[in-house]
Amino acid sequence: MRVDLLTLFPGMFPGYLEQSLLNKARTRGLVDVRVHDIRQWSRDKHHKVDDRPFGGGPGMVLRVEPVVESVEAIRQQGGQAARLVLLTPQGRRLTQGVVEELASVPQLILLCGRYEGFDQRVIDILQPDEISIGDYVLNGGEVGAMVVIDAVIRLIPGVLGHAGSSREDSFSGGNRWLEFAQYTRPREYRGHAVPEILLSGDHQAIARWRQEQSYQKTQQRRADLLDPAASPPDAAPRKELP
Ligand code: 6GU
Repeated sequence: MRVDLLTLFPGMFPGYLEQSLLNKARTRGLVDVRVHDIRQWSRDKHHKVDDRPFGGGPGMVLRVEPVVESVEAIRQQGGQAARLVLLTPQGRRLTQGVVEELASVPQLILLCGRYEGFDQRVIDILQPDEISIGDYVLNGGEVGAMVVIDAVIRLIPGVLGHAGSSREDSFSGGNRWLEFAQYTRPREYRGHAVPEILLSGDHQAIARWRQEQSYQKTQQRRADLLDPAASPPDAAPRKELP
């Protein structure tokens, strides 16, 4: 998969791109991430890409020409059907379902906004998929773009070490339960012991216990994720909410 990032702050990305899972995926050729500075497409000798809003008001607006032309240039470089995503608090909310959709395309172009926003004609002309990462306001789309990349690349075959680990994630493939608690050595620390059952060697009982744990945690913390029509796991007694 190819990912093109369009931003006014390309310096925000190298640290993130060079770490851990993403770096491994890049060096193994599973993803090709390229960062582009929108200023490259400015016609202005000072590389200005923003201007004062018509009608007045505070802040600056990103101009239509450099943004539209940068996206067109990158689409041509990719030479395939690219999906254009605009990171904005006005977009549809990012969910695992949206992430799965984005992970299925050959090229993603992530357009990061700043200032008071884009000239509306950017949106009218390019018709991007507008995405928000949550109900709060960030200074720009860059962190949102990192969130999208982070969530998308773990769904690309071969990126995760253990083939099952993305399938078993709590928000994947219709599974909407929170994770069960995990433990490793030591068996006891400051009076906190590992639950006996995990040391029992009874794999069926362990699987049942984990299901119960997941279900109860979800019921207590995120009851909104549970499908009221679905039944709880056999062994899980229905626990009343506090
Ligand atoms: Cl993607 N961008 C900005 N600027 N603010 C946001 C956001 C994105 N998602 C939530 N708030």
